[in-house]
Amino acid sequence: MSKSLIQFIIEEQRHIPGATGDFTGLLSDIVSACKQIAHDVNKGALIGVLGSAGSENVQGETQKKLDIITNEVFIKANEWGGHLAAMASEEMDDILPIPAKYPKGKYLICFDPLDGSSNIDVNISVGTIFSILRAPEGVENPTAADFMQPGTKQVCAGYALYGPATMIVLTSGHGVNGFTLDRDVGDFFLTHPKMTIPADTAEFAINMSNQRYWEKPVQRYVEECVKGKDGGREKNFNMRWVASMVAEVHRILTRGGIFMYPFDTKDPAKAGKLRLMYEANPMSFIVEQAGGASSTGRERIMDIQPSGLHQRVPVILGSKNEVERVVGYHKNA
Ligand code: AHM
Ligand code: MG
Repeated sequence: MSKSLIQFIIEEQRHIPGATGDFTGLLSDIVSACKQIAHDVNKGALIGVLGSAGSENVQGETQKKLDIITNEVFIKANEWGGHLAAMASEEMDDILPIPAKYPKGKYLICFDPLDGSSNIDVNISVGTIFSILRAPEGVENPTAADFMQPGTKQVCAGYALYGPATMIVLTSGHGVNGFTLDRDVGDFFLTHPKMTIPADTAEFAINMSNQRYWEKPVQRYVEECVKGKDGGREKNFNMRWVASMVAEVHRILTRGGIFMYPFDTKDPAKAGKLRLMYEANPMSFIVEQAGGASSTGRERIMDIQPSGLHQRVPVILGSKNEVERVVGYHKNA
């Protein structure tokens, strides 16, 4: 039988001098949250959780019932354990300090409890994304400013994918590993050790309906993919767009590909659609650890010094050679 996720983490921690078991404890709480969310997403209409909640989040997006429920589940599973100093969620305006009745720990977590929520009501894969940072030395009551650490400072990043199978994919800086939930046993088991992204690909993912708003370098890249062998590329390309970043990244980790939610001029106030702290940074960490690349087109995403909890950035990630080609087109422009 393959290793459970927690066994895997404990064995990994044994190689780290001075590890206290705190990180294992935190991951175990995250795993519990993801199991509960998997349950709620899976039961769907049977337990009355589909549809809109009739409210908006801080970014002015309409919240689904499950956005709110899963945010609550994630908080409840993680606030009591004594591993965290504060949390930040895509669904909350401000950071959430750990309630006074619980002990505080040394980690910070940023999470998107249910990413791709436009897909919930149509029964298409959604996911949870998280990014773990260390609270700055000596800080007991973190503020939002303490979360403003570039992606290179992440201790761990991961996602849970609620698809035909529920999976958790993780990195703590030593490669990427995937675990599948065995619902009968109630645990995640290592099924996808050392996931890697091939450097080359013939598959791209982008929301083509935004084409007229893209900048020239992305216009050029996608046009060349669409034309394939007839337009100077050495091969023809295939296109996919699930509109669930977790499903998209998981496909890329499994068989390669390039994913783009680039800068567009649709709403000039927004630098992109995806959020740096909850989506772009954790996914970039995973993708880079699997041998891929991740950029805004102009800079490496994990090098960005964050300026706000809900900051948005352009995202171009996946198979290294294709990402580098798009970055090259930005340099030439
Ligand atoms: P969400 O956090 O509100 O669900 O938005 C993020 C999602 C990503 O998972 C996905 O890549 C993108 O939004 C899809 O956007 P669009 O509907 O514009 O294609
Ligand atoms: Mg999201």
